[in-house]
Amino acid sequence: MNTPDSSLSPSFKSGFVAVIGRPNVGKSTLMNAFLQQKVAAVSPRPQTTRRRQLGILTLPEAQVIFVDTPGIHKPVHKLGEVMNQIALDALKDADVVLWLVDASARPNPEDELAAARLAEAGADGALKVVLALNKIDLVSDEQRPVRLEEYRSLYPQAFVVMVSASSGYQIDSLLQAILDRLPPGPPYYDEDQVTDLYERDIAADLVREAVLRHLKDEVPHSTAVRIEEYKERSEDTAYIAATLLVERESQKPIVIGKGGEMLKRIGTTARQEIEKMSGRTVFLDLHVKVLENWRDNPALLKRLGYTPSAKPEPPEWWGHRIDRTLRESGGMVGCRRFGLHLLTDERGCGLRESGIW
Ligand SMILES: Nc1nc2c(ncn2[C@@H]2O[C@H](COP(=O)(O)OP(=O)(O)OP(=O)(O)O)[C@@H](O)[C@H]2O)c(=O)[nH]1
Ligand SMILES: [Mg+2]
Repeated sequence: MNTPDSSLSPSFKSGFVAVIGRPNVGKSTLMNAFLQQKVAAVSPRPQTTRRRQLGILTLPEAQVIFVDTPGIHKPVHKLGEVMNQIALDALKDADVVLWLVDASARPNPEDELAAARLAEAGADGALKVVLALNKIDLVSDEQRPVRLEEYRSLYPQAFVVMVSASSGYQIDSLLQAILDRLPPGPPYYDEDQVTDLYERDIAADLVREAVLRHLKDEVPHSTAVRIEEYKERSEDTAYIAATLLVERESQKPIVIGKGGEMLKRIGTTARQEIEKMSGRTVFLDLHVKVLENWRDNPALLKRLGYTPSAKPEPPEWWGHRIDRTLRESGGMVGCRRFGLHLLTDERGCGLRESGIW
């Protein structure tokens, strides 16, 4: 494993930072901001993140492993229950909790729910909580102290920082507050690794992000994305086939649009984002299928990878982490041009998921 030169020093720090809070407060935006690259999907609609995703930041003096989680909310489907459980599991395993709130609005019942979960997890007094008042760019100077007190009163033990994840305002102070609370320890991951997801998993989320951007109301929340094929055609190009799974027959024409216009729009947005993430020119082939009521079907949720436990290890033949040895020996290179080292398929992202479905 490649570790920072200083990682053997007793002062090196490392640990897991659970990024939690209600939906849409900017958790994924903040994680991307810390990493200075986009590994997590972001959208103006709640419940964009549906699973746990790591964002690994390796500094000369520490390795900070951010755990982006789904927003804590009142669930109406089994999917929502699973999402909440993922967030709570991350909370339990955290060295530091980064509780994010939207300072542009008053606390709502979902913030109170998140605070209640924090109180349960921190009942023994050992939980280190940093409260970040995000979207502070939208709050006037007069309103800031009011919001500060409103949110602080929900969990008075927390250390508070006001930030803007989208502009980067006070991100450094927030990182310092986290570093101050991390325990000493060696790095858990290779210094080049930025996330635990495979490139194809991130691509699936970016397709869903495009669906959230272009469609309204219930349809984007009823959509799951399954990557059927992720084939690297050369070092610089990839072919991706994906299926948008909706819950009802009536949702299909909405996703496809008049003369296929909506699906085309979704495809263009998703392709551009995947190209930025992977550093390749991408040909994206999208299809739409009905998977009846998948959000309330535990077996289908499992097949789609929405499980409360940590992300299951993929089958052995399916892929592996890129490490420097492999890269130096001329093996698979994820996104070297951008300094992005993601997870890709051993044989070039080109394997079908036959046998899984
Ligand atoms: N004005 C402003 N908008 C922000 C800021 N941070 C995030 N946003 C916006 O807030 C929206 C939600 O951001 P996400 O990062 O998807 O929020 P999230 O907490 O991960 O949401 P879920 O995954 O649904 O739980 C997006 O439209 C972001 O662009 C900020 O500091 N200021
Ligand atoms: Mg998110």
